[in-house]
Amino acid sequence: MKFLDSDDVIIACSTGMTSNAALAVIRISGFKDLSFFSGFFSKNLAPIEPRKVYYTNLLDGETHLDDLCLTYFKGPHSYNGENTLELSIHGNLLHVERVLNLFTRNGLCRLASPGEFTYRGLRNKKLNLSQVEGLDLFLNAESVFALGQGLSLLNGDLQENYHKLYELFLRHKSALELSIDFLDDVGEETAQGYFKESLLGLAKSVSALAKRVLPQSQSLIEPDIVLVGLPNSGKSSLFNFLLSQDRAIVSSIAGTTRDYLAEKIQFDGVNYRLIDTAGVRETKDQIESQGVARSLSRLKNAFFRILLINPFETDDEAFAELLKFDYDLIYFSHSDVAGFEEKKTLFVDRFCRVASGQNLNILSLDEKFIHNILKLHINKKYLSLTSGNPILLDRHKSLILQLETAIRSYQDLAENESDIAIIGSELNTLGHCISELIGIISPDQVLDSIFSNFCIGK
Ligand SMILES: Nc1nc2c(ncn2[C@@H]2O[C@H](COP(=O)(O)OP(=O)(O)O)[C@@H](O)[C@H]2O)c(=O)[nH]1
Ligand SMILES: [Mg+2]
Repeated sequence: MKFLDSDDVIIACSTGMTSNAALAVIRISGFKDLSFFSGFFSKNLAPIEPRKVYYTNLLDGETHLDDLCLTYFKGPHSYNGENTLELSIHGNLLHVERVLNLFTRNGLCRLASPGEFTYRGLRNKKLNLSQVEGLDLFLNAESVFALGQGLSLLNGDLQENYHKLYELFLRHKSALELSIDFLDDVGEETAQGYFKESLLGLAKSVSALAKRVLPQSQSLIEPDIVLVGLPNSGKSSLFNFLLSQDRAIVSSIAGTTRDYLAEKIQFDGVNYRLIDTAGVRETKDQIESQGVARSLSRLKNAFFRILLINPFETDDEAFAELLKFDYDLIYFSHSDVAGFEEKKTLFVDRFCRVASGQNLNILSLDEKFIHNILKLHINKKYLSLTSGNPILLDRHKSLILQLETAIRSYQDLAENESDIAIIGSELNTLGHCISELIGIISPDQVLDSIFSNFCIGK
């Protein structure tokens, strides 16, 4: 990360730069004192008090640019521990650009990189790594659940668990040291008892965390509902119906949807992405085959998969590919067409796994169908997966799983190994894992991947 060691004064618009708005908040961070701003405001900033709002004019030489409110946060009592000035200016984008330019054009400040304000907070120990991750989750959340988990990370909830874990680790480590250095003082039985009891406490705490690790949690952060099927199975028709618009082209010429289309559907506090995929079939068209490949990759990470089957049109080889995935719902379309039951029976004879599929006439669906599919199936699944408060962040999940494996092999070792030096070295591996979880150790690539998600101005 290129800004890791930078002490430059940085500036950014923290309210986003995508459309005109009533207000925009600009933050400037890392200046030595308020004399830095002399000449920029009609008010003399030297005597102003921190954390109070002041009304003043913004000036470019003699030119009056805006009327604004500003607040000074004096380090270390600021969001990131540095001196920070926050300006609430008018939110016309042209004007925002002009104000950023005013402060950057003479090299006084430079534009902040994404996440740079927050990174300085981490560097100044105002936030720990989990809090930074929580903030990232909160700002990019697609569901009320992810918002809640982001906020609780920001408030230090998981961090508290991790610290407890670390304390249990230290307790066990001291039990091991007791068996090495003070065996004669405390006696073998007491030392053994303490060793076993402290290890059990540590293992219990790890397994409680491991219970909150679900393999599907990535799909809870960005929940995709994917419509899958061979060409002409009715995917685009269902997609349009669920969205009640003609976004996807519906036609009976196979391969009309050559790539995937995605639209948001919001339901019960979750922003789902409904995806209409390209039909999976043998194709010589290069763009179409890329579309098919991209459809399959969406399918792998999907939260909810709906398989559509048109029993009148089959391609057993391509269909067998689709059956490599599990499906939440299976429908047989074209149930209104003469000869449907016969064709369906032939299909189910060849692929008994889809026997539970329900019949559907996609051309005559009603509002009740939409409600059922969203409420009784999709939303129910979301609620059931989130009910155990699963941990969403990949870094935490993989460290907890590593820790779970490490503690199991440590328990085996402690049971069967008599050489305490070997046990001690295995215990250090556990300690390393826990330290990474807490963020005491944070390799550069971890920081890179966390901060690459941040928006400019945060
Ligand atoms: N009769 C009937 N026609 C359908 C049904 N579902 C889709 N169709 C028609 O089948 C053709 C292919 O549908 P489309 O949604 O484009 O399929 P896709 O290739 O899977 O996206 C279109 O002409 C649709 O109008 C259905 O349940 N009954
Ligand atoms: Mg289509």
